Amino acid sequence: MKNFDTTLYFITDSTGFSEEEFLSRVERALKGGVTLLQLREKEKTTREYIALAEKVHKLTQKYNIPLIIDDRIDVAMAVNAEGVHLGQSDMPVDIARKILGKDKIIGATAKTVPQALEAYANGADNLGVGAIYPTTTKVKTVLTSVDTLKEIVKAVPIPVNAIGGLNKNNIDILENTGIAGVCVVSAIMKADNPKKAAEEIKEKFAAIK
Ligand code: TZP
Ligand code: MG
Repeated sequence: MKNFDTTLYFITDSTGFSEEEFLSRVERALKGGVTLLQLREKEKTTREYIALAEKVHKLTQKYNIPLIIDDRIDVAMAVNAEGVHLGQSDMPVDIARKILGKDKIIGATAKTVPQALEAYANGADNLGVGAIYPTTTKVKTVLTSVDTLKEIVKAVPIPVNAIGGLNKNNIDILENTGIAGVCVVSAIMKADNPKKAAEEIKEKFAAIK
């Protein structure tokens, strides 16, 4: 298995921030102990996505944290990111694996046990499961129950992260699920203090893990 830590998986969203403010928030989150960082952009042109990914990659490299690119294999290759995250309507994991090779981290979204088994069989390194709670982040998703989350954790030997509406005050629900970590967007991205938010979520998760 690859050596990466999904304990505190921060997914970015630049919506509403100047680039300067966005990059500053990303860096403060990294200082707070984020262990994996995904750049997630839905509105940018390919050129804009690559330009931002290059800047974010410089930051993640400074903190020795892997950079994952959401959806886009081409953008990940362009900036030599450490991996990609693929949803159910993105490129199939087995094809992405052929293109990216064995060393890149390929994560996949799974909302059911069959989807989880398929992603694992096709070479996924980690899974994101949710939404556990309703989310204010722009995403097409449905809710996944904690019972399904637990079944997915049991069904696959790769790290599984919970996602969706999670923050330091509501992750108790994930106790005894066996997850490897949590994924958060707004709880860090929109926090008054992104560093403190990251520290607090990490601390809280360590207490329930
Ligand atoms: N997939 C399922 S929920 C979600 C994604 C990308 C968004 C999670 O964002 P937040 O702000 O942590 O609820
Ligand atoms: Mg996607």
